[in-house]
Amino acid sequence: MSNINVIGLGYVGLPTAVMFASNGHNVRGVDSNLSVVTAIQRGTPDNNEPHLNELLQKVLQNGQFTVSTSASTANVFVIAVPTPIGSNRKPKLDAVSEACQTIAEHITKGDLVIVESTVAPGTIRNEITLTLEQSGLAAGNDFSLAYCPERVLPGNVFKEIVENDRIIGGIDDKSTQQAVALYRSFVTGELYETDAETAEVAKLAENTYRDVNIALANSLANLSETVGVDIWSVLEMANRHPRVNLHTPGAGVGGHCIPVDPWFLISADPESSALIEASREINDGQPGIVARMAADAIHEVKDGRVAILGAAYKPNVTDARESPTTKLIARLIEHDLSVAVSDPYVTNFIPKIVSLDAALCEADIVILVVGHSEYSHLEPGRFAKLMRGRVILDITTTLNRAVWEKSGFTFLRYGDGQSKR
Ligand code: SAJ
Repeated sequence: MSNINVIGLGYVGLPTAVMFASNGHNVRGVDSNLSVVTAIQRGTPDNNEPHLNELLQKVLQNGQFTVSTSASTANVFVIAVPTPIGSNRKPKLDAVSEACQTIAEHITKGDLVIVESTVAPGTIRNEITLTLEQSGLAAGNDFSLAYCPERVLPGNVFKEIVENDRIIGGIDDKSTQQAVALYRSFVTGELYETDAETAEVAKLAENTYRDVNIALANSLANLSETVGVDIWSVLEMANRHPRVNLHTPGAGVGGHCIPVDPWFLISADPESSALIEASREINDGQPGIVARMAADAIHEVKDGRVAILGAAYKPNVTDARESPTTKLIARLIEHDLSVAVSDPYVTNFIPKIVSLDAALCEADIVILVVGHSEYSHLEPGRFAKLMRGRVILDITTTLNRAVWEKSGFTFLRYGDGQSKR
């Protein structure tokens, strides 16, 4: 059993802290944001991750988990703070540095520090080690340090945090072994032992793989529009090949990982990263393509109004960070269209989220951007009653064309090539 401080209580830190606490460790969750701490103490974190609330209640009640804005002495410190990119598209390490400074104030001989936050190659051994050594202790000799990048998929965190294989890269063998022993307390997947640098690049390679493949899917969807074939049939057919796994096209790539992490690799070696950078640009261009489709569809309307369904960065999550919807709104405004946004999950958003009915009111076109499960039950009758126009643009495969066309709507589906037929 270890005394653990988990620093950063976001979508990775909180579930990680709860898992350690559920598996016999004494855990103190630390977050510099008082409202985050208060919400967790009340058992109402701003996170709709399935199973989180019941597991959290249990460890708060049995005393295995406490939450605070300040760190304490411990045997293990886990860093799970955000690592965004700046406007220069270079990694911003402010939160990690702050966490390391806090740890440096509390660390003692024999402790283990684990980093779960995504970092650029070389960050663990160079920058993080230096900040921790402000404690007066020496990395390797006095304390251990390992990189164990998180791999959980929002929406499926509590299955993946247990079952996924993990990469554990220490600054030396002792650090790796100590981290492996700790994660073994709840991880049933394989624990792959390596060095810190390999682990850093492996983590970035995972998310970059996804970004590049989504860019390929988006390129194929745009090409399908041009040549007049249906990308959704193309995907179904091509993915029947045993070695093909084409991803899904969409309005862009959001979240705080996939649109961000490729820049960590690009900034480490721009010359070798031409494909990665081009993929970023393709995915960032998607909102503009969707906005143009919508503007073309209602070009004859004066003072056109758009209702956007979906502000979250992906289906069935409350998180709207880097949401493609934000960029889509900016592009629609460039076409002189006004926009209202509705989302059953998201509360914090600019512009303010409105109810579905309020968004539909007097709209000329609806763009369904995110395939939330609720949207599969949408009724054309409700739309017809409230809207001014009769155009639906589905960027997902949520809605049934026949149902909407039968109700008198012009139905457009991104990538189905119909506009060229
Ligand atoms: N998206 C597509 N097409 C696809 C898949 C996703 O357009 O085929 C879009 C989504 O709509 C969303 C964005 O990409 O806007 C990212 O969604 P996601 O589900 O691919 O990934 P995240 O950001 O929720 O989580 C990823 C995961 N990484 C991988 O799958 C390689 C997760 O395992 C990581 O832990 C997480 O990033 C992270 O924190 O790094």
